Amino acid sequence: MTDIKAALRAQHIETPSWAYGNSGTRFKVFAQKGVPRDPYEKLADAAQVHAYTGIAPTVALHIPWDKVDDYADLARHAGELGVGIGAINSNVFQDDDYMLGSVTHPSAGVRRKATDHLLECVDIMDATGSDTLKLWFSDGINYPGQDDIRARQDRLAESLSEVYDRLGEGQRFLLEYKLFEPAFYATDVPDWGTAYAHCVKLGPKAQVVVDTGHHAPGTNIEFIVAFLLREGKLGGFDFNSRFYADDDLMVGAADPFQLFRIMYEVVRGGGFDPETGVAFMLDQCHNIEPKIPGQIRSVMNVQEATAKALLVDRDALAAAQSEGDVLGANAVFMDAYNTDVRPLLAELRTELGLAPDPMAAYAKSGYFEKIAAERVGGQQAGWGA
Ligand code: LRH
Ligand code: MN
Repeated sequence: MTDIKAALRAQHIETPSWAYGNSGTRFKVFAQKGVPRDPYEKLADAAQVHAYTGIAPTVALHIPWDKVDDYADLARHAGELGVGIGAINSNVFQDDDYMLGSVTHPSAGVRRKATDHLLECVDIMDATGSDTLKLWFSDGINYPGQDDIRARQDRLAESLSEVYDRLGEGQRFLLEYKLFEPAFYATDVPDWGTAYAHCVKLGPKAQVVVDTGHHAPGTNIEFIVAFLLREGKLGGFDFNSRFYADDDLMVGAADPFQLFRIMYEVVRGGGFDPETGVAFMLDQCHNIEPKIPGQIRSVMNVQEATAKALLVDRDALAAAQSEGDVLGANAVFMDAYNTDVRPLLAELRTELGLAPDPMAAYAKSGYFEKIAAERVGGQQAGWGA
């Protein structure tokens, strides 16, 4: 049990700054009381999640949603709050010029503008001490013939190569894929294979990020995780869950068993070994639920799935697998999944000097009432640039 606790103590989950702002769908973005008005307030809220879970010490930024005059000062502020700046997320999906694409756009001028934004994000990595750039492209086409699918890949490769060459010592970028939306016929980075192929061509500083909401229904995501880990190309996760499409719901809420299977492949593939450098990031939107408790619950869901994955009796599993004992092997797997790990995690938190129940402790803290009272006026943060 000590090793399991040691692994759980070392767990590091990164929360996304945009989860603390207002978010919604094309139908409505519901504003909530106490929502941050700037990146400084977002960091303060993220620090609450770390304070009550003990395992969420970094915050991913999204540019320009988290644009500030002095990024070094923002990083200093994060440090004072007991957190750090994690991945820098680029945004080439909200500018009118990107209607027909960004780095894949037919116009060289638009491609230049998009690539310059990606390079600016590397400057922000330098200023904040972040070592990870996360690249997601909404680029794609809506109708057959709209543009040349192969030419768009050439344009993408050209931009990625320029950004790759700009990366400094110890820096890397993670390329994110997504099956569809906002493009509805062909997306330029639609699946893990496309992302993997571009990253292999570029080199060791380019890895793939698996957003758990970006696959076709029925996709075996843990297979992709096992494969990418084996290749040393799993850079990280954008954790969330979904019932239908890219719903960005709380990770583990829609399918806790899938999350367990994914975390088992992480354990089995050495994904928790620090040198593997897998980033465990959340990428979610709390459209109707309170945001900080939503993040705390999400971190706990990953922690519970991880604890269960670490509980799999690997020797018994290997024995049953080598004997072709199908039901025996499955039973070993399900025993771990069906284990209630909440007492173990409550004990671990107590040992870490934390309250055994983070949700109850946060609710009792009065922090929400404080920010709801203080954060009146100003422009609440959201997805609007
Ligand atoms: C795209 C995505 C990407 C982010 C955005 C907030 O769907 O998953 O990771 O840039 O959400
Ligand atoms: Mn994502």
